[in-house]
Amino acid sequence: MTRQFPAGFLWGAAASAFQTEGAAAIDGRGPTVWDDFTRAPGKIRNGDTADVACDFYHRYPEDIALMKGLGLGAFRLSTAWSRILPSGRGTVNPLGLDFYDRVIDLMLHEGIEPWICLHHWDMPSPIEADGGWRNRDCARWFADYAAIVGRHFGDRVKRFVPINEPNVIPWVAYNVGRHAPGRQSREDTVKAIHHINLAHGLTIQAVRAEAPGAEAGNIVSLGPVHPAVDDEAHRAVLPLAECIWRRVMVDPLWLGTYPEPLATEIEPHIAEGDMAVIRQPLDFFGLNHYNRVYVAPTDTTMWGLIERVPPPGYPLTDVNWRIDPSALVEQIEDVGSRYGHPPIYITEGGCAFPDALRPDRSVHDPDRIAYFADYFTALAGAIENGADVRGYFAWSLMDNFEWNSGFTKRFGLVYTDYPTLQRIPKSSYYWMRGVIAKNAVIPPEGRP
Ligand code: GBH
Repeated sequence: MTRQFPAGFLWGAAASAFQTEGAAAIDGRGPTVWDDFTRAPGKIRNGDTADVACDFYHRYPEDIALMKGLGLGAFRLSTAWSRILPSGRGTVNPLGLDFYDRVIDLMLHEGIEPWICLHHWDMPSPIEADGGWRNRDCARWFADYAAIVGRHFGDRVKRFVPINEPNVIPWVAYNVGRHAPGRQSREDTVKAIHHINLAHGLTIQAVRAEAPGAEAGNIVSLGPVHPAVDDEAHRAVLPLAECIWRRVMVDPLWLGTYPEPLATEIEPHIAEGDMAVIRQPLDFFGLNHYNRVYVAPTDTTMWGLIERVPPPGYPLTDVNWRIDPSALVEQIEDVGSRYGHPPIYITEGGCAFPDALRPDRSVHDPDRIAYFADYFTALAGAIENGADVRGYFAWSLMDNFEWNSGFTKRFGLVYTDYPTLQRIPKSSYYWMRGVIAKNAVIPPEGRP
């Protein structure tokens, strides 16, 4: 059955600076924690680095043409803090601003609205050396950078978000240690939680001051949390998992409070007035949703918790995430009811599959088409039932540097042929173009 989306529904795609730009040492860009992390042995599959990545830095005109060909209304990118401020603070690098000027101006020329996320995990190395998110001053340094971006681009950019998925940082970068900077200290993590939230609030204030008239929101990665095995030991870790994964980086922004069981531990790091700074009025809630998260107790991580593959029997993507559109609907309902029914944008959603380039250099990805068809059908149903979802950003326009997996996992609608850097639209790209043109999801053959 064809499902229509409301008029004005915003179709977008998302990507981030570190995962796509490359040009790591070009035009004055400073080093980041992820440049350092990718050089540490054993952290990234095949020892891949993002020095070149998709070379978006040089090939952005071709990529913006692909956005336009798809019919996108918006594209979400991140600005690289270390391109604009090579040391994270101090002197501005005009070549960094020039690059984003070129990208933003071309997008606007093609009728594509730029959404700017100020930080997608690529912290400047000198800031990390000065304590990174463990240092309370980091929140102020970040807001200073945000003010520069807001001032420079605010005449043209109308949507800003401070930090991509702040909830991933304490969990993955500090608890599991799989993401840069790969630390494992409980006290540092608790500090980072509060300082990241503080940075969010100060940044919203800076953006409001420097880019009046622009909208600002948050972006967080959320999905229902479940025990990996249905027994008492697994159920026992659920409250902590729920708090760390879903609440501790969201409740303070929208409700002004920290949730238990972590609130007591965070308390000593809160200065007077902090909670009011963190709780700024926001124009939208950016929800990245991929999957239901399955957790288990472990003694190998600081929190005593770890994410596991789902129990057997469920359909999975190439990164072992469960395919289940009802999880998106559940998550949207949770955000709506807990945070007072804000306008929601799905700021990321998508799937990895082992796409292969055929001898005729085409890429056929029916699994991705089926995935999006089923998720869009569920989403359209949720909207019909009253959910206030205003747009959907596919992750991602093209295959890119997938963090620990390097270039081995492909999320794109466009295939990136890394040896040649050629871009090859997959069959899902052409299917998605139809969805956007009709503002409706038409199930592919064989789907109801
Ligand atoms: C998004 O994160 C990111 O914003 C984006 O950059 C990324 O490319 C995209 O997903 C696809 O992965 O096994 O303990 O290390 C999604 C949320 C959080 C999912 C971290 C993977 C790894 C947990 N991600 N999680 S662990």
